[in-house]
Amino acid sequence: MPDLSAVRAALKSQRIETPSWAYGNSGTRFKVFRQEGVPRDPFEKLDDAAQVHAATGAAPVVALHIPWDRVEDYGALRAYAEERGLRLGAINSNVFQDDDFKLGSVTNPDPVVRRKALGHLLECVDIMDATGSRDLKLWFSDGTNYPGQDDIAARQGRLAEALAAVYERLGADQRMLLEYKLFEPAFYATDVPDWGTSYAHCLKLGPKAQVVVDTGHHAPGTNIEFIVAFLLREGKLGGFDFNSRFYADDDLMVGAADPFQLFRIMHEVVKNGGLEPERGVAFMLDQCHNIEAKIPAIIRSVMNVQEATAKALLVDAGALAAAQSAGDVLEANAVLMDAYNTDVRPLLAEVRKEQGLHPDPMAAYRDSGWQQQIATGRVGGEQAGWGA
Ligand code: LRH
Ligand code: MN
Ligand code: MN
Repeated sequence: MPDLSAVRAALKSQRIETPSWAYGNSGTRFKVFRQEGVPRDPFEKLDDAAQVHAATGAAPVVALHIPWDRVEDYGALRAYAEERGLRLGAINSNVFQDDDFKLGSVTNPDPVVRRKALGHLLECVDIMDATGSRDLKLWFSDGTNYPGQDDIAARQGRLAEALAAVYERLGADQRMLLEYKLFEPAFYATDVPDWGTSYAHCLKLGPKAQVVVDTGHHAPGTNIEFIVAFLLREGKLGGFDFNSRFYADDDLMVGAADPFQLFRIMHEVVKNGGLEPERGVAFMLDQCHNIEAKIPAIIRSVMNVQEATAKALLVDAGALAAAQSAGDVLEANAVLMDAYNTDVRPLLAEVRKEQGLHPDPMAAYRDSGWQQQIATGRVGGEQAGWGA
């Protein structure tokens, strides 16, 4: 049986990074629904993130997206975060919203556009220096819509060149996380479509380049936990962009569409040492809350990750290994399902109480009065950055 005090300790030490953009107004390309009290600038996003952290005790890190979170003084933003018990997390680059990037950013056939894209990525590393961020998260919308549109292999060469220049610029304690995505906005060939492409580039670059797995970026039916197990074994899993999907890149609350998949992913994380802080796996959310209230949706998402983690920690590793080596298919599966079917909510409530937190983070937020305060105090909230 798993050691319950170790399970509690592991749950207390897990940190979940929330995305600044999830606090802003968002929608689909059809409509952005505006909500009352939404933050008007990156500072107010941090105020909301502090509420998520106050309710959960597990979300002290906030990822930024540049230029959505562009400010004059990143040192001041960092100080503002630290005053609230937060720190600034991954800097997400954005080379997908400028007209110049219509045919690609770092893979664009035009060297002038490539230089502009690289300039942005290098500026993001400057920002990391100021914010104290460890990770640069790179996602490229680059790709082609039509067969023959551009040279697929040449685009890989241009990508490799840009990545190498960014890698060179990283400080000793900084990393770059290369995110892949099967399709969208490119509909024929995306330049970083899958984990294999990302892994191959990261392997060539060196230890500071790691793969990030956005759970919404795969073809339906993809075995994401296999990818996680493989990357952890190779020391190349930099982190997650957690969200859930029913169809494509839906960016819904993690654990909402398929809690069993989230458990299977967390089982591989736990089993392969990915929860140990020195492995550096970043547990980030990448979500949009289009119709639901944002702060409680983020709290719910943190709780969903915690529940999947708790279940994964409860897997009886000894019994599982014994069943596996005996070739006992049904018993091995039963060991896993026993953990999945455990109601871990009472355990998590106890763990929270031991930390001086409210046992129910949703109730803690509801009772805080913050939602009423922002609804009346903030007018004209900002859009998350896309989906207009
Ligand atoms: C791309 C993506 C990537 C972006 C974010 C806003 O679909 O997942 O991580 O930075 O969405
Ligand atoms: Mn993502
Ligand atoms: Mn995405």
